[in-house]
Amino acid sequence: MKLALLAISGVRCRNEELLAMGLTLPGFVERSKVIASLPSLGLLTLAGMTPEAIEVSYLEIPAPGALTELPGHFDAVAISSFTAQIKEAFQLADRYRAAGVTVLMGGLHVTARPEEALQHADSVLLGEGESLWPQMLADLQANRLQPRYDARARNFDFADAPMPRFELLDIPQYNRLTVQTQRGCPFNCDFCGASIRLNPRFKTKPVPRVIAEIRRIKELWPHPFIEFADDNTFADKAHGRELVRALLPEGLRWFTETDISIARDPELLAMMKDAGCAQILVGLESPTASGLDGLEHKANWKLKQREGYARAIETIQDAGITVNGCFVLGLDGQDATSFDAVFDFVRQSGLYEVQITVMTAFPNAPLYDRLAAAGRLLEPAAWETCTLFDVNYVPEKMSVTELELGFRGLARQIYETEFIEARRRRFFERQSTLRRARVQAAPAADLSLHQA
Ligand code: B12
Repeated sequence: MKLALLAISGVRCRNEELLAMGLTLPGFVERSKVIASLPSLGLLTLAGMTPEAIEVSYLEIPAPGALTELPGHFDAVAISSFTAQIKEAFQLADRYRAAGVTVLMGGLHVTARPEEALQHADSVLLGEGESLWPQMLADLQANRLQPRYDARARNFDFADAPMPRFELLDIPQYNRLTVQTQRGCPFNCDFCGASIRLNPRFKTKPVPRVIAEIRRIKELWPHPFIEFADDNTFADKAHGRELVRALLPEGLRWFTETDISIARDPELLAMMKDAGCAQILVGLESPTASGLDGLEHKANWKLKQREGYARAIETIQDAGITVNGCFVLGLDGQDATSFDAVFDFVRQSGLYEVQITVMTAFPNAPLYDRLAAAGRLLEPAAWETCTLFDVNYVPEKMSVTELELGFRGLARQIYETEFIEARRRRFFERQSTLRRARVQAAPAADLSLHQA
């Protein structure tokens, strides 16, 4: 049997003005270009659990609508889904089905809206793929494929994590590869549409398994840059320490996402730096209390961190790790003054890198149900607007136009070349100052030892 794993690649944005701006603001497109080339770790993982009797190919399709011919001759295709590209994924599914190919679908959007997906796929898998993929394939091979495999109540044990089949990739195409060290997050943010929506349980991957994946990548690409496809790498500090200790001898450079509490552990920060951490991405969401209040559902955790933001950024960056601070615009509670507040905070805090996005109602997040119930969604099924850049709801304290214009204005300011360079200069100058101070302090420390 021939099976193709199909990822719809690339980044998405529908707002034409923003797209046009992306062409003129280097900082705005820089990160998109870096990340746009990431492969689908979900599909590579499933490939790692696929029996050898099945011949597997992995394909990335940047624009399914532009395909004149369907790639390859397959018996079945497995298509992954994020919300923003789901309509393209469904078109692709329809075309394969019309050609007599069995279509399997799974992923975040399919898990949120299985009935929709079943109109385009022969079978869908909900939740973590690992739990039922072997069953789905066995049924496919035995001609007894079920329409729906529901893994949401299961909890896949990362001790059994398969080795993703990185060798299916054309490695030179990528500037970084992903590895997952954990899944889930101790927090439950209103807008979060990531893997806590596949399975709410927090789990970490045994460190030896993570290292085995990294070594496999290194066989294919001796000096890789790794992006951890995690939700919150250092939420579990004990696992984080074990991970970083094991990363140290691997000689990697890596990037990950975690929460601001990492700043409270300077020892771990120093270990991360030594182990090759280049940058961490942290969801700060808003510099003002009005944007943060009520955002995290379990304990209003994000609001409680706000007063420590500036100090925390300084601590992390002083450890030599740059912070990519993420802000969400158009949060409930934020009014038209929020754009200036974000700009001022970025300027004062010296954040090395900044990511701004528009509040987005993914169909699997509490935010979606809340906005739908209040009649605030402009087009409830316009999934193509779930790009993090397009506005598809009525903001609480400003108009749609104010949000769109404010967002574009802020992007222009934040990603202006001189401002980016000034932030970078500030980081490197501070690093030099700290290095000089450390060198000067070293003999004094020696002296005190001798005196003791
Ligand atoms: C890496 C990444 C990317 C890569 C994607 C590479 C790829 N094709 O997978 C790139 C950079 C291309 C990307 C693009 C986008 N991304 Co992105 N990305 C991530 C990130 C950081 C990690 C995803 C990951 O690798 N997870 C690990 C794997 C193992 O999980 P998984 O893919 O979900 O797969 C599992 C299951 O879903 C299931 N499964 C998946 N597919 C299938 C298929 C079948 C047949 C079966 C049976 C099962 C199955 O099994 C897998 C194993 O359990 C997450 C944030 C995060 N922390 O999770 C955001 C995230 C997934 N991205 C997001 C968004 C919004 C986007 C963009 C729309 C941004 C934009 N404006 O362009 C685009 C989407 C465009 C597109 N082409 O789809 C959102 C998606 C929310 C949602 N509900 O849709 C997330 C959650 C981030 C966020 N801020 O909320 N992204």
